[in-house]
Amino acid sequence: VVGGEGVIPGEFPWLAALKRDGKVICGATVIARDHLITATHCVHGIEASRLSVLVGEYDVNNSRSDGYEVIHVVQHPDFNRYTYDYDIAVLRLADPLPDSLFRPACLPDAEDIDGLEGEEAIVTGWGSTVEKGPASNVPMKAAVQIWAQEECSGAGYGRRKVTPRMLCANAPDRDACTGDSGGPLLVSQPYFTLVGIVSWGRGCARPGYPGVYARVGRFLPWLRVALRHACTCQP
Ligand code: 4AZ
Repeated sequence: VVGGEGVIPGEFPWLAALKRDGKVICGATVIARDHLITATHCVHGIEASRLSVLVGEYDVNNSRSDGYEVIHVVQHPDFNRYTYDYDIAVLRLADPLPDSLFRPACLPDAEDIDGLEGEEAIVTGWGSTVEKGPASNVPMKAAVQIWAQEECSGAGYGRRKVTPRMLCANAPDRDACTGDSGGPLLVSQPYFTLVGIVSWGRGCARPGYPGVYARVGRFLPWLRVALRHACTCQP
């Protein structure tokens, strides 16, 4: 996160870091005790056995746990690796997280498919704090504004399409950056609600190039199926 400030430990109890082969590569969001949401581009073509998540951690270089084992990954079947359209995935954990470790973020209501323009949202993650800079040891947060969809599809991205499955958000000198991918963009009212997943952008905090996020409200029917299929049904 560029232009942000340090998260207070415990402030975002759904915030998770995704590890591949033991190394933090992306962010993720806890939405249930055994399910997280991340970006498909973070997990594309990677076996679940190589993935784990840190939850309830602050300094990822001095973490209390090695990470919780991911047992199954549901990538969105329409994910496009050239355009990053449909950049959402569900992770299922081998074991449910201890209740004391987390609180889940809410998902949007069915009415919140589009819109959100002008709303303030918060992006968090362990990504770079300056473009091309190193990842952060501790999570950072920044308040950004969600753009009107027409403005964004007409922004500097030009030929690179901003689809209805995406939303744009930034503020002067504030943006998501490399390593924040897969992590949450949340609106805080009336509850902390996951409205976006960090997906892509040109550089970080460049004027005219907002951060682009997967628009979670567009995936509610798919999420219901992905979560049910991923669930271990109780007898
Ligand atoms: C990345 O490479 C990345 N400024 C994520 C977000 C943004 C740019 C790059 C948005 O993971």
